[in-house]
Amino acid sequence: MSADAMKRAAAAAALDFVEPGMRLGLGTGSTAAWFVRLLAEKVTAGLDVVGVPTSEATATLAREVGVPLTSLDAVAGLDLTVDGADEFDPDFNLIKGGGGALLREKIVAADSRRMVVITDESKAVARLGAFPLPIEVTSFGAVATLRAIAEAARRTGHAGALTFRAAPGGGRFTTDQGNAIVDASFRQISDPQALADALVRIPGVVEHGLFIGYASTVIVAGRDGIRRLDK
Ligand code: ABF
Repeated sequence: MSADAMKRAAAAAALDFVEPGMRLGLGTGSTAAWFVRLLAEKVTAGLDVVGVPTSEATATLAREVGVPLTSLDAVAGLDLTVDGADEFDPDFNLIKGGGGALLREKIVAADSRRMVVITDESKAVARLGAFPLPIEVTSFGAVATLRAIAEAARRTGHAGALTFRAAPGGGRFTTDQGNAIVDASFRQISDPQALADALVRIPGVVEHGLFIGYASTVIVAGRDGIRRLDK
């Protein structure tokens, strides 16, 4: 199976969690995009669901393929969010935000009764941190915030290069909210909760890509097929 075929297979397995009438959080990234496309086929066949997209990219795709959308404020909570991840550990802690949508992804996941994460075997790690941790920061004072992140990391036993994410066309990458992203290459995150607690106390940090306690199911596509891990 190619990498893309594995992503498609993980997304297809997540359809088992979808029931008629559900309000769905729609993730971002190439695996989540497969879920949106496959969901659209079900919608065309008559499935009645509505989605809340976690990024402008996902909103655009959902409109193109015909998944009906609403806003988070228009519904009283979501039944299920299906989203990808950059890494997951044995406790279902996640690193997300490689696609730059971590803020909306976390708001949507937090307002969902259940989060199903769709991944492939390359995302499984014993300990988070090989993938640089994305941290969304306000553009105002971004350099001061980066210094504060370095200090918070040091206090919690983490160290590594902190860099502003670059936009493909040059300059700093900008999120859907107009913020910047600091990518923190800690290599190993020994204490995700302590690091998360320290990061949220920094005024210029809008959100970080550590998702602790959100996922209840992880679907892992591998060359030998699909594994479903439940908490
Ligand atoms: C989103 O997309 C992100 O939180 C994560 O960064 C990324 C995973 O992308 P892909 O599915 O393309 O590997 O879920």
